[in-house]
Amino acid sequence: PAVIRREDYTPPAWLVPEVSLDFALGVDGTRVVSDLLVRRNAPGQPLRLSGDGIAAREVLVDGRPSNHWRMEGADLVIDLEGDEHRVSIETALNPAANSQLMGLYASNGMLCTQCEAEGFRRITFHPDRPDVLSVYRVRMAGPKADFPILLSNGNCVASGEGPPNENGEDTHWAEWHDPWPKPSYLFALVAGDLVATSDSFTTMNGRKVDLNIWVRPGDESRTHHAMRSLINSMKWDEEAFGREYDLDLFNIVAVSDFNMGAMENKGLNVFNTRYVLADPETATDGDYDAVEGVIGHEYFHNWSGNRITCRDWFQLSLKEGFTVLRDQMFSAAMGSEPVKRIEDVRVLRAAQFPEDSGPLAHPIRPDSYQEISNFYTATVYNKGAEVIRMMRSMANFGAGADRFRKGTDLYFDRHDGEAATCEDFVKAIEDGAGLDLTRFRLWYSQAGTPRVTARLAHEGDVATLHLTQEVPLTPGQASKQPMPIPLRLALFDRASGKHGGEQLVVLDQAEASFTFPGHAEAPVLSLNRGFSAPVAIDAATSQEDLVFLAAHDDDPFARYEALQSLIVRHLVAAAAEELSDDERFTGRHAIASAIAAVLDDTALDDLMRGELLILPGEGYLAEQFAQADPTAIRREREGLKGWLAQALLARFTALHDRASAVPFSLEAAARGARKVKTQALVYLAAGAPEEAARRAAAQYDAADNMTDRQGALMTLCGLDTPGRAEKLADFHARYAGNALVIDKWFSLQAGSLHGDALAHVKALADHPDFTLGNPNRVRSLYMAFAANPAAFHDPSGEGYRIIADLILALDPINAQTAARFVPSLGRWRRIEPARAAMMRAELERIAAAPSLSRDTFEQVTRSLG
Ligand code: HT7
Ligand code: ZN
Repeated sequence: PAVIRREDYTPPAWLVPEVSLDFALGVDGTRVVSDLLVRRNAPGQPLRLSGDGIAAREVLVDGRPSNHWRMEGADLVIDLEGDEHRVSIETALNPAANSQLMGLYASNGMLCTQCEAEGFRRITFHPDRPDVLSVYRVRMAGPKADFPILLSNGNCVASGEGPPNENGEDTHWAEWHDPWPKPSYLFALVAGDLVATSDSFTTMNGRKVDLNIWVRPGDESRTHHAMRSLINSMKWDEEAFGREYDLDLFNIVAVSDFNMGAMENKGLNVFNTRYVLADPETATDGDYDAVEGVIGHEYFHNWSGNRITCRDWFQLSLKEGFTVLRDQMFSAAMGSEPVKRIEDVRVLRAAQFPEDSGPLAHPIRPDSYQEISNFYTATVYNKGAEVIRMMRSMANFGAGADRFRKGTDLYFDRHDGEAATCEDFVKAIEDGAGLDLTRFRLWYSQAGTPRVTARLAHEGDVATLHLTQEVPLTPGQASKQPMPIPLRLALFDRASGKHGGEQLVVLDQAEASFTFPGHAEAPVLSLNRGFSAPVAIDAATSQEDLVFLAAHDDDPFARYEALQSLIVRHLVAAAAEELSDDERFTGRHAIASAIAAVLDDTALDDLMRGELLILPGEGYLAEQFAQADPTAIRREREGLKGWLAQALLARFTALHDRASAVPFSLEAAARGARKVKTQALVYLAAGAPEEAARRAAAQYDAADNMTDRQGALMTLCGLDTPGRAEKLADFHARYAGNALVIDKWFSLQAGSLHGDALAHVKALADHPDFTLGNPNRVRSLYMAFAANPAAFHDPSGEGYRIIADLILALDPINAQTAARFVPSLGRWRRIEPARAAMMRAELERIAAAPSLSRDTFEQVTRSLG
């Protein structure tokens, strides 16, 4: 397949100011007529329209059949003489046969579209690139009984009854008009049997916007949290970024077959049901947060993505990184800011750090790709958000005003209506916020997580901080330059437990030293507070100082970090078998006293307490090794957890008792109670399994909400106890027919700590509820399995075989979803040699398969390379 390079960008040869689409809808057969007004933008070039798996039934130019067109590969090329023409093309589609879920497809009898990034070309021939912006008019007609609701972007401008069709069915039609020019990837159409929950929002300038959330009949009662989140998003974007919604109507549709989380189509967002439907009986607190975050994210795209879109797909982080930052800020404002920050860093470390240190590493603005779908990554999204967050910290630190906001205001003003670049964004922040970001731009072009070392020296009354940085080499980037790294820090006085104010230092060279007078005694360094830079820090902080920070740091993230470092350091040494018995004992005791302090600290709220109690994940621990041994990591992590549970048994049972007495509500205190309740069970399961099994079974039976029920079932899933099978059967029967909850049933088993998890996954693949046809179901079983190191890395290599078989079976059905499983095998270089060889062999087996999709081919070859 061809490699597309960022440096090869050229402006479009033809613009398309107007698009008119006419759909004759049917689940097994839909006819599309596309009418384009095309205007020449560069001399001498034919009109080149991209297609993918479609054929033109008829091509008209200026109303007359044309024979000046030809197919070049999948593209339709038309020779045109003049500077402006009307081109009309008819295509025929079979949505029911579209299992890739890109373009127009059927989901439970309903028709819907997914066009980002290159799905529009599966509907009709088009210059399907984000820098061609058009005003769309869409007409659709179809049988009323199959498609009572007909939706597209913008406003519905006309509708009516049609004549009976060839099957004698009553038909109807609707016409939609979207006044805002948009690229083809933001086009959407939905037709089906849907019901709406409706509300309205009045914007800051007094315009009333009608809001609808469309779901399948029966699901209406589960949309209220999504609606509340939407209204909160609209209000928050006005207050935090001055952004007002710009249509009179905002529709959201929930679909159960969807490749990603949601899609920000102009005025018609399409969502995976998972990020819309929530009620206490079927959704956990985590699910509630995810709905709020994704609803916000898609809504915020209306400005950061739709009003200002991307010039080309290399600029994806322009809209995704910025929008992730915006959704993170929104969720922080709606809930607990420190807890949200810790969660976001945990996600970054679990998903993005491994990307940055593996064969698929790429900068947040990639330089080349074969299949753009492979670049919707944690790097583009989450690291992209961190990079913009750093600009925000540098702009706002110590400034009385929100200087970052001046930068974003300028960006929105300057580029409204344009297809922009990451460079445009940086320049606007530079100009608006008054920063010099010359060297900072390296964050856009260099991949890899920088490693910072910090050493604090003390002489007289001066503390000196020596910092170094190294940006690791990554595939295709053989040399790296130092980047500006903004580090928030504080120096604590040991005696008082206080510091004299937070400071910001920017490390912009390979090494630098910073002096801090006024410290009669050597202070304790608290560095990268709030995770001000997405880097790995080696500060060689003593165990004593980590314990000090874990108890005293007034920055909640830094406190969490100190505790995590204490545990990571211990577990890494233990898994590497570097600890004497004595060292193991003192290490565990230090951790136990820090955890006891967290359990006893009455000033902490339970949401934060629950966060602090989460041990570093196995994936993050594996990242600390050049070649990890997943068995040793699991053994040591579970061993520590069990030891802590026994050492602090009375505290954990008391915590579980206290939290169990808190009645259900969606308020923070009750959510916190549920969080620590599950954490208590997690510890008890490792150190007092019978006690945990008894408590979990009772919690399961008493549960009046999914958070408690899922937490209890998760605990039981990891144990050898009769309650395990009993409650799993109960859960399956209780929620039969509720796809999202049955997904949980699969995930809990595939991700469990049970020693037979691998065997369970094999059996579940044959369960009648399992299907490769639904991405949520596939992910619920196999993503949970691939993220369960002890099962996936079974020494037999069977886990690797299972994932490779899955990729091969899924690739022809849904290539995008199949390709997303490749990175788990692609980590082979970072795993101990015996397993690494088996992982590599499975990648080679996939690579040798005939007719792999471009998606899977690219990921497999990069992983082997
Ligand atoms: N912008 C949306 C991306 C998306 C997508 C990309 C490829 C294939 C299917 C997809 N569905 C949605 C999601 C977002 O970031 O908001
Ligand atoms: Zn997005």
